Amino acid sequence: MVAAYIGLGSNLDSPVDQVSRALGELNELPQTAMRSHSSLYQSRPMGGMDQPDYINAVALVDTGLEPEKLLAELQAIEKVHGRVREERWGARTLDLDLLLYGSTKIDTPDLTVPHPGVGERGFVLYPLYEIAPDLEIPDLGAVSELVNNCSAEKPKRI
Ligand code: A4P
Ligand code: MG
Repeated sequence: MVAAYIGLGSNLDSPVDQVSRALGELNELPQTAMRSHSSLYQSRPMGGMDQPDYINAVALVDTGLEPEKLLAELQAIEKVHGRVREERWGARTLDLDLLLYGSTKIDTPDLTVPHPGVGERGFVLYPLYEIAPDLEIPDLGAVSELVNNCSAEKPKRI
């Protein structure tokens, strides 16, 4: 089993419900068990986009799924939530990002792990720090340092 961290985000169609339901769905994935998850956090859309606020959370799962298979399962959950892929950074009912997969580094056309935004996004770092204050991210270092040095908006814990 591998410890994988998954970032959840939503800013459409009752975002709190979307994220709460998705947390339950992660626990139902094959060969996968939820170990812990953060509180829900609220923040403005990154990059000053004219969109509703986001609700974000981070989950820690133990999984026997290979990373590509885990990504496919995450995309299937997004689909159930009615996500339609439109513009990049567009508003969405549910976005699931594979943030970390153990200490494995992956760089293929379909999958980059650690997720490229993990080191600087406030809506990822604060919830990650809440559930894994001692975590080290490959190439980036300690989450505690990253969160201390984070210049992005601090999301509001709700
Ligand atoms: N992909 C590659 N690596 C990964 C990975 N580690 N996890 C590929 C998930 N997917 C990965 O994703 C596009 C492709 O990325 C997938 O087909 C997969 O093969 P997507 O989810 O369709 O595209 P996207 O989410 O629109 O783009 P992107 O760059 O993933 O957006 P982000 O980075 O997820 O940002 N503001 C706040 N406050 N909170 C947010 O959660 N989220 C976004 C979206 C923008 N602003 C936000 C928030
Ligand atoms: Mg995404």
